[in-house]
Amino acid sequence: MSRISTVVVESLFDSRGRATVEATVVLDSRARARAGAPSGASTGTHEVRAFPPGGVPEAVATARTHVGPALVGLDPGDQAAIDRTLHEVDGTPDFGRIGGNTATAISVANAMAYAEETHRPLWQVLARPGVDGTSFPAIVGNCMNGGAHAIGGPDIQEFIAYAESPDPRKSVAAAIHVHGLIGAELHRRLPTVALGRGDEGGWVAPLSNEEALGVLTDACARTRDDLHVEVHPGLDLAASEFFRDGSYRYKDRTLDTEGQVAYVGELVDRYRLRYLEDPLDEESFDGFAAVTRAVGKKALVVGDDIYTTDVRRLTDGVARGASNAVLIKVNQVGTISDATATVDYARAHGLATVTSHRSGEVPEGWLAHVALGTGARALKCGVVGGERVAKLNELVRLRRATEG
Ligand code: 2PG
Ligand code: MG
Repeated sequence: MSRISTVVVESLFDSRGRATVEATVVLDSRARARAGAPSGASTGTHEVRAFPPGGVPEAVATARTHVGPALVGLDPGDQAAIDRTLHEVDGTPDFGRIGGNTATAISVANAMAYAEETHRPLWQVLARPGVDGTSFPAIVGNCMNGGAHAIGGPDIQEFIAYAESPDPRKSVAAAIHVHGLIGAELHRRLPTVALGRGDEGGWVAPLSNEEALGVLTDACARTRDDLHVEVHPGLDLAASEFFRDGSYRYKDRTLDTEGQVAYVGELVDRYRLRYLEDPLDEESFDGFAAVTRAVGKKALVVGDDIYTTDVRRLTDGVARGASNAVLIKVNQVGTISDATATVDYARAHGLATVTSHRSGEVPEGWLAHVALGTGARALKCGVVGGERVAKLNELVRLRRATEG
């Protein structure tokens, strides 16, 4: 059986031009793989630390002196042992010494090297019990940006096209179509304004939340007519970003938790939202539960910052009925094993999982394999820009491969 012979971690850049890390894992059979780790901007308080205090240079140095040597000789097929070793070498509760991005890059690169070694696609190596790779995720496509991802836009972080089809070629095309229609409508409405794009490729325009929702809703309706794909509006409010001193502070209103629950419920009804991420602050389990009770039959209520892909926080959320879905970002917890523990818990308790990109991404496609292998209800991703399309194209390739 083949063993790990080398692990190297090096610095490179993400889609925002910020430094991150990539890992190369080489097996003694010569199978090898490389994976980069993304970074967030609206990070949850309970995420692991992406990098040690000295940033990427310290992450690279610590990987060379401590992490790589600890992994040499291990069985790449024993992902749990690899990931356990990453925790042991780190020795902190939040990957504060080696960095969660180092852990993520190594954990993913190991799974990829093992897939290479065993002549299987990555999704099969990651596959959860009962997942056979024939059921493809919907697309949660980020089409308009505000909040922490865009200067000068609405307060809400992401205006989303939720596109559902058994064939990702159709759902991807639909989400891209919505993005294109929104761009055309914004140019028509604001002919003298220089429009921008946010970190994930969504449009940025000086609109209110409601105006942006109106544009999104119309674009989804037209796309349903044009392409005959079920595509409906959704939001990631990233509400922690504008929650201060007990209030949700929008440009045009300030709401307490009860007011926020009511406001979000109105938005779901008025715009027929099918997808609702982080409608409340990351500590507001009760607020989440109130929203889920009110709209959980009509929309996926998805926890991102509230859970940070951590099974312990999800356990609390399930006990309190906080949501009917959980966002999965590997680098929020640092390893494949930690992320799949959260997926397994969610699946066992009837929650949907949504596999997600980060706002600062690397131009790689491994995320599509995580989505397919973990039986995700949806893949969340921007719909334009090389680092986003890399993931969507990989999902399309995986679909094509099922046709033989
Ligand atoms: C989010 C993500 C991705 P970030 O809030 O869901 O869209 O943003 O990577 O900045 O946390
Ligand atoms: Mg989010």
